[in-house]
Amino acid sequence: MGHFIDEKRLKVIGGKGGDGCVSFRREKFIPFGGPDGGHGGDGGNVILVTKDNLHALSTLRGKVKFTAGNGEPGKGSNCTGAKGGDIIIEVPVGTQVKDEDTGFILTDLTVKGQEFIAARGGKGGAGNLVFKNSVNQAPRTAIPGEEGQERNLVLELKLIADVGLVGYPNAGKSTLISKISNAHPEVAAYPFTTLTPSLGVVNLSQWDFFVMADIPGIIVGAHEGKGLGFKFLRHIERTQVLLYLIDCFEEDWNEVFKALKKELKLFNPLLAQKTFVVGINKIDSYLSEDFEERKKAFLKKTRLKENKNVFFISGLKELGLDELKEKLFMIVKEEKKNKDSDQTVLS
Ligand SMILES: Nc1nc2c(ncn2[C@@H]2O[C@H](COP(=O)(O)OP(=O)(O)OP(=O)(O)O)[C@@H](O)[C@H]2O)c(=O)[nH]1
Ligand SMILES: [Mg+2]
Repeated sequence: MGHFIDEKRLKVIGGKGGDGCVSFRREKFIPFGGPDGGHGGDGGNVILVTKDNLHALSTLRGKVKFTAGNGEPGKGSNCTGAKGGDIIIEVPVGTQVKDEDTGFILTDLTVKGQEFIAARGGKGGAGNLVFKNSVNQAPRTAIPGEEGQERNLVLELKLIADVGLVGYPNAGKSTLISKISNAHPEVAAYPFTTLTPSLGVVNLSQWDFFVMADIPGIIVGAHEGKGLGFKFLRHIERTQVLLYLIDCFEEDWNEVFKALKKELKLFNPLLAQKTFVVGINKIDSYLSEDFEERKKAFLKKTRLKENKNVFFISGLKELGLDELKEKLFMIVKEEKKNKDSDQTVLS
């Protein structure tokens, strides 16, 4: 499968808890001071936290073992030892955390700023103060700190698509994604080459990127199961933006555009309402003189605007792709901002 999956194995170890202290009050005029040994401090935790400007686990390159700080031992005068320092590991949104030894999925980190304690620090041990009772006024026992939790983890990045590619079979979806992203799905001159969705990261700069989903082509009647059906449309239900890709050799671009929208609507009306961009593709090999005319007619009929929501491109020959990428990135950013503010209002 062409899924973009990024994996990383880590060992995480919580800090050891500090030992409890055995100590007695020693003050002038108090000959037999009672126990005053403080508790050990708790060990530090190893914490995973999601950051939204990361998009690969490779940022953790090289490091495979993370150990949090140990708690300090308790001291006399009933002083609790200091807590051990936490270790924070930043991971991309979409990281799934699995316990390598048990195979259990521990968590799916799907929103930014989400935290997960990957290895808990050991509890600090109790000081001798707590062992005092009517029988034993001078206990010489304290509890040692607990060991920190130790786990072998497998982190797996499951990307969440920002832009979904929608088009008839052979429109050039897989070619396009393979030119602008790190995904390399199979490309071929026959319909339904793509059978499973795949995701690719489209980079604009080191920090600016979005994730694009290539899905199988859909055809008229997909909602009735024609072609490959349209169940795979669920992979683009959560995307911010759709890119309708239309082969410029299609007779009527507007008919194709309308037909695609209709199929989407029949699957889920919300899909058809998503912000979109249209790409008229394969312009490198369209040699008829009627191109400008067809372009004008399409823009007029759809009331769309060139370089705003319609791009005339060639995925194969890489024509017009920078402008398209730029636009998609801007829309994704804008849509995410709106979504964030929606969430703020709700909470
Ligand atoms: N001339 C030209 N041909 C292209 C372009 N993009 C794709 N093709 C060709 O069109 C055919 C289909 O390309 P794919 O990228 O596999 O199309 P797809 O939309 O992913 O097809 P399915 O996976 O079957 O839905 C291949 O023969 C490509 O070489 C383009 O920009 N210009
Ligand atoms: Mg394909």
